[in-house]
Amino acid sequence: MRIEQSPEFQIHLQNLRSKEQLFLETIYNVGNGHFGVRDSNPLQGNSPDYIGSPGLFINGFFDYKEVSYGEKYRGYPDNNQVINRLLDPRFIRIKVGNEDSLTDHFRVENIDKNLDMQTGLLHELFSVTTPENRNFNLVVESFASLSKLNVYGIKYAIIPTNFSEEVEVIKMHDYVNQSVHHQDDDIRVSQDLGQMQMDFIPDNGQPSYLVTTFRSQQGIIITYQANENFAPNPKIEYFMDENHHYGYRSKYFAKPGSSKDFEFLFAIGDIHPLVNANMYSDQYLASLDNFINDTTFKSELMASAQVWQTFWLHSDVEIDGDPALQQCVRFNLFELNQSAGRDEKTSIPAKGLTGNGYGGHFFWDTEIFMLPFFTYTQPEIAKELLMFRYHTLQIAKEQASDFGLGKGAMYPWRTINGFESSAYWLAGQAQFHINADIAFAVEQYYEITRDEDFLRHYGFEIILETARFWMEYGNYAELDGKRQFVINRVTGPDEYSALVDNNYYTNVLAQSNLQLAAKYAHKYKDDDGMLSRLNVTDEEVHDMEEAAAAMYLPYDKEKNVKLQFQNFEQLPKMDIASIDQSMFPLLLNYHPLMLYRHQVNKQADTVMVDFMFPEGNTLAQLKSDYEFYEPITTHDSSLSKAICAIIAARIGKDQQSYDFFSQAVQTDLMDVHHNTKNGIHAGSLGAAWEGIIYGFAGVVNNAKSFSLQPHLPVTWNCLKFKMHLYGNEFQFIIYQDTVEVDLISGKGADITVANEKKQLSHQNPKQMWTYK
Ligand code: IFM
Repeated sequence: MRIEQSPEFQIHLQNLRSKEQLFLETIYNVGNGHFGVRDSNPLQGNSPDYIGSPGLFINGFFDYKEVSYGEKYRGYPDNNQVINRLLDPRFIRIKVGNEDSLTDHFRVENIDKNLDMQTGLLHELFSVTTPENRNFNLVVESFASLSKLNVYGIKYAIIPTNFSEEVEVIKMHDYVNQSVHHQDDDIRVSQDLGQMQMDFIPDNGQPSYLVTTFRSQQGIIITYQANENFAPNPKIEYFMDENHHYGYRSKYFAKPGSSKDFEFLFAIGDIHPLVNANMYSDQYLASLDNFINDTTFKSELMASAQVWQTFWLHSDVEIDGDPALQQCVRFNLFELNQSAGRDEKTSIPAKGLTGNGYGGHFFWDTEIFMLPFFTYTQPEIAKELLMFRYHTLQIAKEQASDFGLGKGAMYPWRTINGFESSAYWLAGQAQFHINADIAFAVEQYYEITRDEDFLRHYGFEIILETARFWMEYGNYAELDGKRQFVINRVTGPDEYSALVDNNYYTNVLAQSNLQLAAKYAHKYKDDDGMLSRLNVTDEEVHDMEEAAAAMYLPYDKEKNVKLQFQNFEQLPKMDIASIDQSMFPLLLNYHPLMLYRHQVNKQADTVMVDFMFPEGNTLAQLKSDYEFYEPITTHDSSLSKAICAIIAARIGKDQQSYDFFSQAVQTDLMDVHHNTKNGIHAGSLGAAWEGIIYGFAGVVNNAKSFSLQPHLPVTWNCLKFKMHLYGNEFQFIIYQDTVEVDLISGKGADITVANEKKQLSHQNPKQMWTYK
């Protein structure tokens, strides 16, 4: 297949700084939100001497692993959820003469790899040498379909260079817990494995498996077909081996320079409760077959490539003048799109679907760092991600009640299925801000899309129940001579502080959460059915308004700084400049309490507020917050630098902003944190998009207006992107002195650039501003 390839959309092996096998496995993953496949050495994916972590990750497919505590108190989660690592669908066994890749050590060298982000096609060339020096080239092409989310395609071509002999190709996946030979003592990497069982579903003419989990009781069906029509000679036959395992095989006589292709389409099923998976396996299998019957690798690839093209049409960010960062930006957007669940039952794991780091859990990373990209450019996906939170709202309510609260919802800090999965509650479950983060994201989605149906049926309920949580968890106290609403004993976003009183970020977010609940309760005041279904009373709404108005926000009047939490100023500063580089990230080298008792930040915390609620702040305030917090921030979390880049841009620290942004945007492709091998940093990829939009373009969007105040890096000639806004789609082109906005679809809206408001409409679909 010939695909027009433009260079800035290619991730080519030659251009990568690291060639480490595990890093390449992550970077060259392919996925589509339903599943992700790490890149691997296709001949040794399951062999004991393979140094790697290959495998297939299915979004939402997990098992429980019992957590063992030294002292287990009431309410601690019994189980950790861990994403399952399944068989490596890239795996293939090749026999040449008397040598067999399964038992003999074939040396496999990466000669060339190219990920074409325009089409989602991964093209690889390996040079394979057997112990007896037979050599052949192996070309592997693969993709995860975006047009049929259950489909994965892989194609192999074998080209001998120095032998004429019989070759046998065997495609069989008779293992379930993909071997991982890579050990890591990084606590962020999950060492836990679920327990799965794989059963072959016999006699349906193609290898099909039922994979079930022991403790979470989930089941999934995977099947695959060889395209026989595509390569009638050599014939590919379906067979059963002596262990009653099913697969495909083909034998033929190979000559130097000749090339034989073998293509396979996998159908990777949806997750079912184990009982159903057992009972209806035939039915599920038949519907999966439909995805891969009567079709070819090529036609599925073309259909998927078309979806990628639509994605780029609406979601691309073009930077003229910075080709290196342009490529990183594209990689980030590509990975975000590959990672997002689209079925309302899943979200985006912190590592995407590229590894089992953080157990495959969903965090606030989705709502605060990744969702804005989707809300502005693919609102339908944003809605599906928010619906995951709606569908788990009942669990969150039960959690609040089990915890001992009378009302409200307590969303889990980290989860796959809606239940709390943090075994270290101090830096986990106590991050109650997740509740307000979700409410914030619901509001942002509604503000941008004006999706009344979503707000009425789902969004309001999320906002209401999370607001109720704050009313239950917080309380009134006399502070500075006033009755104020306080929220004590919480952990804010910064994980180098824990269980503090009145975390500024948490209190501002909770305040907004309460205000939104009250605002929408007023909006629906004539909808008796809805308010009575949700038991909303005037008194409750009044109480929420009162608490929001009385929210305590700790502030240091002498320094003019928002205080990260009450009494933060009493902690000694940690002199991070004097710490040896080898000690970072500090979390791997210090006792947590040593960090908690100091002024030291892992990541942006208070400055998050300045980014999320910029209105009402003077420039001087942003400056003093930034100048106070940035020097005590280690940026050990990959979520940090892009946020600092935004504030730095707003306060005119242009070079620092650019430097932070470039480090943030290169997080994975340049392996800035030296742990991309464990999976991508999905939140960081989204944060980098935020860096461009909120930092360099200077977008501020609130209920009142949508405005831009660009701060374009001096080396950039122009920045171009599209955004959905109130049912419209706009294209923004920002030059060094001017801004051009085009109305692409919709009726139009007002846009403000550098304080000058202009209307875009059918009559005036294009407007220009000079902003310097
Ligand atoms: O959610 C983040 C947190 O803010 C920092 N530690 C890692 C988590 C997952 O990315």
